[in-house]
Amino acid sequence: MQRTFVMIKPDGVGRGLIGTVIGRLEGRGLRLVGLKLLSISPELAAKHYAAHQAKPFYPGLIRFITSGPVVAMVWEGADAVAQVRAMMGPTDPHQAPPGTIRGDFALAIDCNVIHGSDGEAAAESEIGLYFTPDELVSVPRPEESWIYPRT
Ligand SMILES: Nc1nc2c(ncn2[C@@H]2O[C@H](COP(=O)(O)OP(=O)(O)OP(=O)(O)O)[C@@H](O)[C@H]2O)c(=O)[nH]1
Ligand SMILES: [Mg+2]
Repeated sequence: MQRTFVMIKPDGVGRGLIGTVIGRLEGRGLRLVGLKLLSISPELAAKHYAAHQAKPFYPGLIRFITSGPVVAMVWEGADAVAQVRAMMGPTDPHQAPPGTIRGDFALAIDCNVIHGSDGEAAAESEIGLYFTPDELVSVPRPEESWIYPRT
């Protein structure tokens, strides 16, 4: 079992894609263990995107991510980090194949609907930025014997 941090970005919330995105991850068999709607402060945005601080697109990225509410989530499952990244598709929606979230719902790199942690270390630090431990609830789904038949 692995945890990953996922965010529906302001464009995804604004376009009414919250249910669609959650439905895809839920349908895959991942377990939702944390969920909140929030507006990201400039301080939190700077922490989240610290790795991109020197990039030319950084000011636009901070403006965008603080421009409206987002849905922050923690999802748990086998190989969750890589599986969610695969379901998101590449950063640039023009490269994202149909069937991926970005390939089905986005056409611009600045408004690509969803964020997902790019590794286990990033997942741990991003989860810590958005959630306290008592806000995460990990309860097995009753149908998990059909998702993980040997567990
Ligand atoms: N305008 C512009 N935006 C970019 C570019 N590269 C990345 N971004 C934006 O910055 C975000 C973070 O970049 P990355 O972390 O490299 O991409 P990612 O991991 O696929 O996306 P996130 O899940 O949002 O972190 C992306 O989702 C894009 O919205 C770029 O070359 N130009
Ligand atoms: Mg990233």
